[in-house]
Amino acid sequence: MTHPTPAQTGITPGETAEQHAHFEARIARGEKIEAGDWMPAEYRRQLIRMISQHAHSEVVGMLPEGEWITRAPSLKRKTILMAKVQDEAGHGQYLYHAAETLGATREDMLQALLSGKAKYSSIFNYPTHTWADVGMIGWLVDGAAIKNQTMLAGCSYGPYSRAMVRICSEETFHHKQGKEMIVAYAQGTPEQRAMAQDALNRWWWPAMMMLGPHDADSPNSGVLSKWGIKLKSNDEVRQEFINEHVPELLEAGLTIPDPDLHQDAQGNWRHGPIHWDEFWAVIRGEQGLNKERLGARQAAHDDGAWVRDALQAYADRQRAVAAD
Ligand code: BYC
Repeated sequence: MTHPTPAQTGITPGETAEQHAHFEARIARGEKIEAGDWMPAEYRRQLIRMISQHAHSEVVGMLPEGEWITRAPSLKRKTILMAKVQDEAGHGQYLYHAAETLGATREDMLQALLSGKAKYSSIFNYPTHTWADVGMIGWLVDGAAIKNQTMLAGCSYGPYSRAMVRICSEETFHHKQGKEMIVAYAQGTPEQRAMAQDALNRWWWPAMMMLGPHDADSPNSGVLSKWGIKLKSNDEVRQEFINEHVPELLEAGLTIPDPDLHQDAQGNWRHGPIHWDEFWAVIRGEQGLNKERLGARQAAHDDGAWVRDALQAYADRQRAVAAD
């Protein structure tokens, strides 16, 4: 006979039903769970998994846009892009700190990323071919991320929820600058219009996929919903994303690359089938730029070794001075 695993039940051997009942009552009352509070081991494991993967996504997400800083078409666009890429680094910092409050170490998290053990968002394994991709990432990728992260800002774990509030306000600026850029190109010269449409053709489906598999294929959603980490399902967030973005893209004069897209009687935009084979192949690194992205992160990690060594030496000296 096989016994259900902690990932399925949420209950780890050694934990009692009373502890779980007390914990779940706190969540039901809308209380935030803080770092020092008792929490089920599976709650902690799920949060470390999700928050560290989110942090990795922010840091790897700097790469596709960062490539365009030297090629931005104007000073205004360059300064906006530099600010955006720096913001993503900051988001990575807040999120690594949030995961550290749960006992994860920075070294272990980075090792998991660099070894390929930890995931990061599938969306950042797609290449940026033209300048319009920078705008489309802002409009669609940040747009999808905001839908997901506004939901997570209400999650039950205090440090993650508070990091999300701050990140969402910065992402809102990212989203607006992307939309402003693409709307301008969609109304610009024939070349600009073609560039904007080509970017939409390539980013639409990856943006839809980044919100995660359909609910029926989402193994983590059960416990995440039960414990107030996910307040909406993957498909609900995807629906919100489509309902907001489809009318805006159409109004900009662009064509969405989905022949099955239509509005139902309730006013929801319904999409055609998503190619999940592509999604999983991209996550496994069989398709897209996974090797290049991890190679770039490894090089940055190696180049930064002297900074970590210098900080460690300084901290050791401060400790020695304090001990004297
Ligand atoms: N990519 O059970 P499920 C940004 C994995 S960055 C890769 O539904 P869950 C930005 C999932 O991890 C925004 N893997 O998972 C930055 C799981 O595998 P494991 C990034 C994915 O956690 C720079 C398996 O599939 N946002 O905005 O319940 C520049 C089954 O899925 C993906 C976040 O990270 C994916 N797209 O739900 C510009 C938000 N989707 O771990 C912009 C935080 C699923 O069991 N994360 N998988 O081996 C979340 O909200 C949730 O983790 C997800 C997935 C909704 C993404």
